[in-house]
Amino acid sequence: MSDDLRIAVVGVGKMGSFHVDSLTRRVRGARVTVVNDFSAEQAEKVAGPIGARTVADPFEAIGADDVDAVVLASPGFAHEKQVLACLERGIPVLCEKPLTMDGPSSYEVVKAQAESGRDLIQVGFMRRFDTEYVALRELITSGSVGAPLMLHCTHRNPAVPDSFNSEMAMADSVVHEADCTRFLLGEEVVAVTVLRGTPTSAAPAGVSDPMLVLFETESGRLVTVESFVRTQVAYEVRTELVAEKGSATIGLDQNLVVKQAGRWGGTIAPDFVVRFGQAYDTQMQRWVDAARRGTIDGPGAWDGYAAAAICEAGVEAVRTGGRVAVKLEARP
Ligand code: ISE
Repeated sequence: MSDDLRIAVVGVGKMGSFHVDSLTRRVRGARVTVVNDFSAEQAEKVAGPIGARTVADPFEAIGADDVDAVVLASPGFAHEKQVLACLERGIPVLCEKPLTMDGPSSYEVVKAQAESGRDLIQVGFMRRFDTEYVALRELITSGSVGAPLMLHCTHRNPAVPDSFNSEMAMADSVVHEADCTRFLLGEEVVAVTVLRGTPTSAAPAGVSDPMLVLFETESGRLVTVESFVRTQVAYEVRTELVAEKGSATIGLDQNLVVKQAGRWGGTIAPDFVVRFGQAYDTQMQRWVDAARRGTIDGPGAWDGYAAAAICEAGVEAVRTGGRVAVKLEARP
């Protein structure tokens, strides 16, 4: 359709390819016109079947005449300059986490956006669009289980490359629990403590996996996170809320339970794209609808900054083994 939002997707690895598929086959009102990847071959492979063109330079993609909005699924270290280029051009951007690699650079992005006077940056914390997380948040805000006291989060991946060390587990995986804590409890995290337990024999030497992470919030609520990224089982993400008058759990994989040949059972999602497929698609549809109006509809630059600051404290806690305070700058 001629009035479709024309999108450049920068970075088409696992996540970017999923977004291209989502935009092409499931999301209404948008089409991918330009694809960029550091591998020209990968860009061609993704762009060819949908009739998009490829460009070798991400900034050419962001500045192209046939582009109204940008999806950034490039490596995290490339985000800062790319997000700022979108801001400079005045077009909406959906940026995969992390917003940038550390708190101070994310805060620069927050300030730049505030100076521009427009909300153009959305960060891909897709769990905020997952029906179970939304239901849990509604339960909390309805007040029916009383005041929330604690969250217990489980974050398990079946396997990761050997290069995925304890710091990466914090920045790449636990970051989602940081955002969910802020989303569910509606307040900031003020301190992070990390306990490094006996590692699985599947972890390379020196890598702590699993780890137990503790977040403390402004009002003193406690959030425990089990981070275990080499379970050799499947993708398991659960959250239990403990409140004054009740508790609630999401992520129990209670979908199809089959009884057959004297056994019963269901399936566990193999990875995050399967577990959160609905959330990614809903996030994309909401972002496209908002981008067509020149804005965003979801977690913004401040949320990206807060998560980056929490993870920065978390990485320090991983290294020092102590309790590290999260220092947030003033919100512009
Ligand atoms: C991955 O990068 C993601 O973002 C997933 O949502 C997360 O659950 C996984 O642990 C990360 O490795």
